[in-house]
Amino acid sequence: MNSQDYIALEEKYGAHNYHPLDVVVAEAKGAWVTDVEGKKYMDCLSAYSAVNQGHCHPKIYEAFVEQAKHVTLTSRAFRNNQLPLLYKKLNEMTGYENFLPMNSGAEAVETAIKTARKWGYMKKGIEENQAEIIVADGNFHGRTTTIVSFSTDPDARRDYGPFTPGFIVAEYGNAEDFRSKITPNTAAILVEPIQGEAGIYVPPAGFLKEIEKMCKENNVLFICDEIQSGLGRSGKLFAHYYEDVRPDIVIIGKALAGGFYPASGVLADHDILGVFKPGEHGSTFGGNPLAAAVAIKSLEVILEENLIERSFELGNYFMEKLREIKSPHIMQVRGRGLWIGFVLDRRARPYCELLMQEGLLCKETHDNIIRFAPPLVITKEEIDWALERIEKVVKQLDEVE
Ligand code: IF1
Repeated sequence: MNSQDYIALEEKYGAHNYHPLDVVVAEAKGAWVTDVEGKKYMDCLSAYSAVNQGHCHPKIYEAFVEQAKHVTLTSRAFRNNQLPLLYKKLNEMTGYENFLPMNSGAEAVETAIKTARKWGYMKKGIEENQAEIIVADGNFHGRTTTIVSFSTDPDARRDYGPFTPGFIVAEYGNAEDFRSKITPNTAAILVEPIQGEAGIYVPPAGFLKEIEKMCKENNVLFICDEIQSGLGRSGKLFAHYYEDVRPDIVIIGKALAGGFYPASGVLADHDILGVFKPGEHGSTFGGNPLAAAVAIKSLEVILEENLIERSFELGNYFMEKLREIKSPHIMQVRGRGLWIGFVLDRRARPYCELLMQEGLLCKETHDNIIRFAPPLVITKEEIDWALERIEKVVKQLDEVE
């Protein structure tokens, strides 16, 4: 079967809830993927940061296979000998006392919302069913019915009502707007430290610090969604480290299991995660021994291979070089670490399609923004290789009206 055969099958039998580039990947290693015909591409998306450690990392693979020989799933009705070790590893790396494991990012966000509401009723004394959570416009936190209830993206919401109440939207980056929306019923403020889907949008300096301050002053929980920004992507372990804040709840996912497995969860101290009693929240697969073993190794690889520092340094290099490309259509190059938004004054899709022909895979967001987010194991030479292709395509499209 060739690529066209696979695409035809997918179009015929799959739901059409995506518009992927027509590359059918069959193999992947490090920063590179290979299609069915054997053509190699550099991956500048990293599965939206789920493969920060690079595709099919040999050490994570080893941990995956090794654990699969022993036990993969017990459910949380029984204990297993891997999850406690993941708890300890996360505590050592992040300083949070507790972790509550889930699978997808959206489930972890749901868990944070339930935690905040329960904390609001049990600890803050909010009256039954009155808890409010303040969120940002332009947010992306996942696709469950509750999460899309507070999305401001019409595509994410259309025809999915009725929606879950209890969410108030404030302007991202505008701390005063958040402050003005706090009421005695506010249980939490939930933000991405850098907005991914919004186009790698970095908030103004001091924004997160102000959020932290107003949360403390008003007995409100500060929740940071680090699902995409966390675990090295931004050039720090967590993007909120740039403002030296300590959120009450940090949500992680994606790279937590290096692309081998869905694993996610919520980090917080015991006075917050302690609100759950047996039976009040859970998941069949959350915290399973295969996920836990893979997550431990995925975290170790981030540390052992200095992927956080690499992201910081190579990200600055990549951004600096992108800014040197001269074109009337490039409006801005922004980001942190190897997480870069390349903002155009016109549609980005034709750029992505030409870059694909040149052997570089990336994805547009918001029509006019390309994100460059290669696996953090990428080398400087590979970035130079990418820069050559990007410059070529930019020049090529400068010729086109
Ligand atoms: C898709 C975006 C990226 C996330 C944050 C929670 C989740 C995500 C900050 C939910 C997921 C993904 C999902 C993916 C596209 C993607 C995305 F463009 F939509 F915003 F990465 F930039 N919080 N982000 O970024 O995690 O349940 O998917 O595991 O195709 O929907 P999930």
